[in-house]
Amino acid sequence: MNAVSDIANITGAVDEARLGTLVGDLAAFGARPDGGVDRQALTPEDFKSRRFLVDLARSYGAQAYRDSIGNLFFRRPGQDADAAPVVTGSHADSQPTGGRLDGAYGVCAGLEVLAALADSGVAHRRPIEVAVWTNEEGCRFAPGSMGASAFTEPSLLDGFLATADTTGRTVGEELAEADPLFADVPLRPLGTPVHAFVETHIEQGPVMADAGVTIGVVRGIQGTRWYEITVDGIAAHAGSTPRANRQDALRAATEIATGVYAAFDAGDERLRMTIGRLTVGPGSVNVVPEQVRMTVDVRHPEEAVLDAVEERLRELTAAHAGRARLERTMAMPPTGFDGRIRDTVREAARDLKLSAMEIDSGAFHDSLHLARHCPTGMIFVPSVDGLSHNPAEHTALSDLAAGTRVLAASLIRLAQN
Ligand code: HGY
Ligand code: MN
Ligand code: MN
Ligand code: MN
Repeated sequence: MNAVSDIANITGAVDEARLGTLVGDLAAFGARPDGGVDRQALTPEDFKSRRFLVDLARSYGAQAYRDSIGNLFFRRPGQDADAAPVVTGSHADSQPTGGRLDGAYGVCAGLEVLAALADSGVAHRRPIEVAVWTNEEGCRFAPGSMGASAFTEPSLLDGFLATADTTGRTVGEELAEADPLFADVPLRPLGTPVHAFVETHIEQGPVMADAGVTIGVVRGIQGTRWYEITVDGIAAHAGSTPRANRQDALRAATEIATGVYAAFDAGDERLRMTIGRLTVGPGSVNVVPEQVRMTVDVRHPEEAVLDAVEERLRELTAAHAGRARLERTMAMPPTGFDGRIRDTVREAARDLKLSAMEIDSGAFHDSLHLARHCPTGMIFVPSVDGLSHNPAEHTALSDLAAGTRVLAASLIRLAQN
């Protein structure tokens, strides 16, 4: 195997038009009229997209596998069948008002590498696999990155399967109902060995677009914590209940929310705090609110800052003791990526004469969990106007193809040794 010519062959076989077609075909599942996608985890649209991906991967000569949390793996055998695979991939589920690229690009880039391998016939020692991780977004079933998390920590599986969405439907029920759709896809255990994992993803922020750079060599991912704050009151008649007789849940929740924003404003430039969902019950125009539930998403690169913010959320909730309670529904620690993988990505971008920069990820990714399982790294491509988690999410096809070539070169290098 001549690594230099192999890399030239495989990167030359990456087909920009085929990649663009695949991104469009995947976006058709859960397509929104505004050009975005609504393909939330474990919905019929999500399962239909996974069936499409299984059939496509097989048409590229790959074998398909799945595991008990619904993760998919598309495997191109290597010369050494016993060697742990080099894996790429991302997630296919989306936000309700998602774009066509968040997660989906990493899946499409991996599949395009499989197609380029089939076209070029480049041999590689280790098997190469493309993973489609279940429920990365976490917006329907918290926590996020559920599939990658169960893969790297199988003891979490039962708790995840019992997790319900706001309608009471559980992950386990959805997977069981869809099971016949994948009866021809063999099951394999969680946590199988992985030699290295490289995820390709859009940046989802403005840094690379502002710098005019094509490739992001990702240093790591900041920490993320999710909370649910529930405030209870007493439903009462809006017209006949005097102010002094009210226990208005929304009034108390508004004081807590005001405290959340004050904590955000008091934090340093890197702190991110978001009240993404707030529901008021019973939600009738002439009933004093009985219950408010709000989510808080907190992000920062330093664990100590996340701890301090959590302490503040506890204080804000305690100020309404007996009526307000705080539950932490997810905690992802700040995570750094493997130096060797970062070097591999950086060298691949240099050899392809692509502009590159070191960057930290504001978004969490499945790679955050894989980093506990094996040497892991990420390749970013720029997001136009830094926009994501928005139907207008966009990246130039030439940048998507450039990221795919860097991925192809990185995977081949890692699969040769
Ligand atoms: O929320 C995140 O960071 C990821 O995009 N799901
Ligand atoms: Mn994503
Ligand atoms: Mn996302
Ligand atoms: Mn991700």
